[in-house]
Amino acid sequence: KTISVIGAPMDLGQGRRGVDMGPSAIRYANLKERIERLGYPVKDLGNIHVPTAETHNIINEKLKYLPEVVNVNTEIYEKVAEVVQQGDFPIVLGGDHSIAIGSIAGVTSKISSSVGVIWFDAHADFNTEDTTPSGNIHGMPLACSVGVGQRDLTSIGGFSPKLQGKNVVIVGARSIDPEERELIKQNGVTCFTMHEIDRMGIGRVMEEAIRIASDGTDGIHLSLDLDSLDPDIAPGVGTPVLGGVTYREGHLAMEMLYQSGKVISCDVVEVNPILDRGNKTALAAVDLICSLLGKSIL
Ligand code: DIR
Ligand code: MN
Ligand code: MN
Ligand code: MN
Repeated sequence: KTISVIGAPMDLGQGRRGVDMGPSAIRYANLKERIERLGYPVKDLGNIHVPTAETHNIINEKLKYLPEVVNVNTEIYEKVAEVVQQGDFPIVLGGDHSIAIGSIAGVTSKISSSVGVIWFDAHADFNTEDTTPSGNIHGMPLACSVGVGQRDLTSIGGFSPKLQGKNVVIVGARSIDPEERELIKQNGVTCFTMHEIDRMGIGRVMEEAIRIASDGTDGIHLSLDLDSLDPDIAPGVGTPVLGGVTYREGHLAMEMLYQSGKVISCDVVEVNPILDRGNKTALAAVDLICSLLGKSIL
C-alpha cells in the first residue's frame, strides 16, 4: 500500500506558537526514508495552506479563528478524501489537533458504512463552544466528528456525523474538563484513562480499544496526539500533562494496531519544535508511526 503524507501546519486551533512547524520537524526526523525502509512507497503531497495567525483577528472568543479553521479543514478533507479514494493510506501531519476534523471527514467520506476511531491523547478533545474553557478549537475535534458542536465544524464535507460514539475510544486521557466528561458519557464514547492503563496494562486496553473501534466498522482511524506520551519522552507539545504513556507502552499500542490489520489512516499532531529538545518529540512520533506500519524488533 502507498503511504501519502499530507502536512497541515495549523496553529490557529490552540494558544501557543510553534505547532505550525510540526510537519517540518517530523519530515526532518526522516519520516519518508524510515517508512520507505519498511517497504512502502511514500508520496509526500506537501502542505495545506494555513493563514498566519497575526494577519487574522479573533471574532468569537468561544471559537477562536473559526472561519480560518473551517477553511483549512475543508482543504484537508478534500485532500484526504482523494488519497483514500485512490486506495492509499493517508498520514496527516499537524499542526494542532483541530486538523482531525478535516482528516476524519476525508476518511469517512469515501467509505460506504463506517469507521472507528482510536484517539490517543492526554485530553478528550470533546468540548463544544458551550463547554470550552479556552475557546481553542483543538479541544473540540472529537466532539465535532460525532456531530456535536458548532454547525460549520460538524458539517465539513457536507455530512454529519462522521463517527458513531460507540466506535470511538479515547486512550491515555488524564486531563478532561468537567462538562466535557458529561458529553463523553452522553455520546457513548469509551475512555481508557491512565487509570485503566495502569490497572489493566496497555495490552488489555488496546485489545478492548481495537475490538470496540472495529465492531461493525470497515476500519480504524488513529488520531495520535503526541501529548498522550509522558512529557519526559515528548516534551515538545503545547499542553504537556504529567503521568503519560511510556515509550514502551506507546510502541506496544502501535504494534497491536498494526497486527489488527484494521488501521486505514492516521493523524500525528501537536508536535511543537519550539518547546522541544533536540527534535525528540518528532523523532518519537516517527518511531511510533514505524511501529504502526509494521516495524518489529525481530
Ligand atoms: C482543554 C485543553 N481541554 C481545552 N485541550 C487540549 O482547551 O479544551 N489540549 N486539547 O491539548
Ligand atoms: Mn488532542
Ligand atoms: Mn492533547
Ligand atoms: Mn490539543
